[in-house]
Parts: sequence; C-alpha cells; structure tokens
Amino acid sequence: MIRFLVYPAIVFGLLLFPQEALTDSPERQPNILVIMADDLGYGDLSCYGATEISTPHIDRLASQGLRFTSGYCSASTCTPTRYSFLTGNYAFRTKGTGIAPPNSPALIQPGTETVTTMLKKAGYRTAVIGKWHLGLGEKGKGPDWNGQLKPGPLEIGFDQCFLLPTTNDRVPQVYVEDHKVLNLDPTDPLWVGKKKPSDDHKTGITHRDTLKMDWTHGHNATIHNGISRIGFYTGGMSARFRDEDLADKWIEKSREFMTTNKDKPFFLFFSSHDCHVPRMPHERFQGKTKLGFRGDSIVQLDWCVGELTKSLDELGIADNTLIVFCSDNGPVMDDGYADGALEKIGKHRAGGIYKGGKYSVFEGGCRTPFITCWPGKIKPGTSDQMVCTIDMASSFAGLTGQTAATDSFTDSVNVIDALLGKPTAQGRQELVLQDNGTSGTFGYIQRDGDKRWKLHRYDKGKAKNVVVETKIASSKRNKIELFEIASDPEENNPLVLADHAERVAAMTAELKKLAP
Ligand code: NG6
Ligand code: CA
Repeated sequence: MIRFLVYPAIVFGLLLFPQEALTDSPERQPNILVIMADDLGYGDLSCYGATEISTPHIDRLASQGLRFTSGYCSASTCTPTRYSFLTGNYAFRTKGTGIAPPNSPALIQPGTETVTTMLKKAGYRTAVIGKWHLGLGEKGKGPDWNGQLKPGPLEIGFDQCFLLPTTNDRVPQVYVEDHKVLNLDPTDPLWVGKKKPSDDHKTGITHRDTLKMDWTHGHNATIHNGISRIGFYTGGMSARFRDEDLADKWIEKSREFMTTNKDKPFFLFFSSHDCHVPRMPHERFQGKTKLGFRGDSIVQLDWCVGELTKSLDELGIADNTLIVFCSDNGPVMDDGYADGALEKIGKHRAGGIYKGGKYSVFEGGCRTPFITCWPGKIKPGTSDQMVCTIDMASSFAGLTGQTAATDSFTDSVNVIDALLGKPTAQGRQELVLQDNGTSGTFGYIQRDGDKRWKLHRYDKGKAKNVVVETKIASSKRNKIELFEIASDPEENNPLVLADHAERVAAMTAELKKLAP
C-alpha cells in the first residue's frame, strides 16, 4: 500500500517542483555572480594597465578568466546602464530612465521580463545586494519609506534584496531589506523630500565648517555622517548607516546568501558603490593609495572581489560559478566632493588611453573593465570581442536554456559564447551608447571587418566630461561626428563627413530608427 502511494507522490513531486529535479541532476546550472563596480574606468585596475594602484584580487579574476578589451556598459551614467542590464532594453527607449532622484518610483514595472524573472524560470535563487538606484514604490507615488517599499526588486524576480536604495550622494542613508527600511523605529519616522523641512535644518551650506568632506558642486543639502548630500531627510536615526561600513555589510550579506543557497543555482547581483562619490572607504583602506579616497575605494572594491571569490572557494562552488565583473559607467574625478581625486591624480589615467568619462559617449565613458571567470570552463586569456552589460540578459538565457518572453530583451544580444571565450565566437557587431535619460547624446558603433566605425550624435551640440583629468565641463561638438576607433581609439581624429557620406547617412538613419 505504502509503495503505491510513494511512487505517484514522487512523480507528482517532480511535476510540482521541476526545478528541484533540475538542480539534482549532474549537469547543474552554474551559479551566476555579477559584480558591478560604480564609476570605474578602463584604466583603474592594475590588470588594465594601472601602475599607481594595485588590484590583486580583480587581477586574479582576469588571469584565471577572460579579460575583455572591448567590454562596454550601455550608458555613461548609472541608472540607464542598470535599467538596460536588467531588462535587456536600451534605456533611452523608455522615458524617465535617467539618473533617478531620491524619491523615484520603481523604474522597471512588475510584469517586465528581466534577467531575474528569466533566471527564476530556470530554477535560480536570486538576490541583489548593494546599490539599487532604479527607484522604489508605485508610479506617481514613489517610496513609502515607513511602510512597504514596493514595487522594487522583489516584484521583478529577486527573491531577496539588501539595498542602498538610491546612490550614496543622494538621501537617505539607510538599508532596505526586502520591502522595509532595516532597523527603522516607528516612533522616529523617516521623511525624505526635495525642500528643506525647517529653517533650522542643518545643511552643507549652513554648517559647511562641520563637514568631514567638503562639497564642490550640488551635494549641499542634508548632512549625515559629516557629509552633505543631494536631497533632504529627517528621522530614521536608528536605521542610518555609516558610509565607511557599506562594503563590509554587503560582503556579510552576500556570504549569507551564497551559503544558504550553495546547493541551488543562484544569481547574485553584487552592486558595489565603489568608487562613486562620496568616496568614504572603511578606515582600514583610507590612505592605502597615493590617489586619495578614489584610489582607496578601488582598493576596497578589490577587497570585496577577494572576499566574494574566497567565499565561493570555501563553499566549494567556485568551479560551478560564472563571475562577470563590469562597471556601470566610466570614471569621473570631481563629481561633487573635494576628496582630492583630481589633485592627486598624478600619472594615473582612469580611462586608460580612452578619452572622456562618466556622462560622455567617448570610449572612456562606456568602455570599461569587463572580465568573465569560470574555472575549468573559461580558458584564461584576453578577448577583443565587443560585449556589453546589456547582453547579459540574452546571454544568461542562452546559458541556462531559457527563452525570454516575447518582445523582451529587445536590444540584448546572446554573446554567451564570446563571454565563455569559445574560439570562433563573435561578440556584438553593433552597439548604441547613451549618456543619460533621453538627452540626445549617443555613440553608435558598427564593426565592419577590421574597422570599427563610431558615429557620435549630439542633438544639443555639446558633450560633457570629455577630458577626465580636469573639472567636469561641457565642450561644443558637431551634431554628427564620425570616428574609426580601431585605428583611432582615442577618438582624436573626427573624419571628414563628406568623405564617408554614404556610411554617415546609413548610420545616422539606423540610429534614428532606434533613438528618434
Ligand atoms: C549627478 C550628480 C553626480 C552623481 C550623478 C549620478 C550633481 C551636480 N551631480 O547629477 O554627483 O550623483 O548624478 O551618478 O548633482 S550615477 O553614477 O549614479 O549615475
Ligand atoms: Ca555609476
């Protein structure tokens, strides 16, 4: 009798929980760990040629894996790159996807197919730990800081999240765990707003002499931890963190997540805040480089990578984990705080040989470190194939045998073979880069044999942060410019448009179709 019941129960169990069956099979899906740095430039790591800074842990990833020399993020600011990474769609196609303000509602609507909803169908446990900057709460309402913070990551496929809700130069400085502000005392509610709440509210303007790090532009509203920020907030005192502790906390949380899920396939999006402003690394990293807190934050990021890989080793799952290391946009020196990044830059070239940084579509704004590592599966080396953060959606679908929902991952190319370094694999053949929102600044790259044509389009006739080694400035540009970046990687020699009339017309039209 018992035998009769047990057998159908097993069959029924398998039907109910097909993913469990999948995870028990010998060909288990690999874990996927995406480590996204913030504002990290092509030349910021020793494995990408930096001599003034040493990043041994990231270098180890590069020497054991594949170091891309044409790895890109899709935008030169944070929110659009992150939006595109998760949705596989160019952010400029959707209004309101520029740099998100403190009270931004969720920018990715529930029901949207994302990397995460897709991986969940393949049986993955999923988490995002670190900087979010994609808004929380309902459209038209924004975040309910003292209540349920949704929709957010959990409504687009993440099983759990532990977030810095915006970006740390914007208020508030609290952690969000799943749907709630962590450690919030209901008798001391958190208020976040655009306007000063009272005349005696201390700001970076009224109490500038008390700051532990001065501001240079913007960033002069509410003071927390001796640093003034963009936006105002009050309350939530028991929930507030110290900037210096972010990296440690996120490593602790990541370790917990990986340990709990070591026997299942997992997807962890580790979203670092290094080396975004305000750069305030833990005291043990302060002064570790000659480059000031910007360099020290990169050392902290390197430490994080070391801790994550150590955890994978200790858990015995390193051989079954694909790591992708990337950045959300290129480098910037003075992004609003007097932390000495510019003054102490010395010989360091944060964008490597490339021109432009954060906010620009020159190569320095979007060509960044990009490393894949999977011991035993990826042969160590370098690759010049063109790959982009936006491609992870389709590539991970390819890796896990999933088909994304119709009309989703529109701009994401399955380059998994290139990411895994398969000998004849090709990366992307074309790519659109943007600066922010729908602001009308684009870079459009097309590969053609050995040539790489790049069209710049400046609807407003100007570009920002073209020279990273000075204060951020806007420079006048022609509305359309053309470069051939295989022979002119520094984008120093705009070609005479009339000499390339056909190509310019074709590329302009293609780009116009995508970004009217
Ligand atoms: C800009 C901020 C900059 C930074 C950026 C977002 C000013 C003057 N500048 O508006 O400091 O916060 O937005 O950076 O306020 S990102 O990497 O998150 O996109
Ligand atoms: Ca960024």
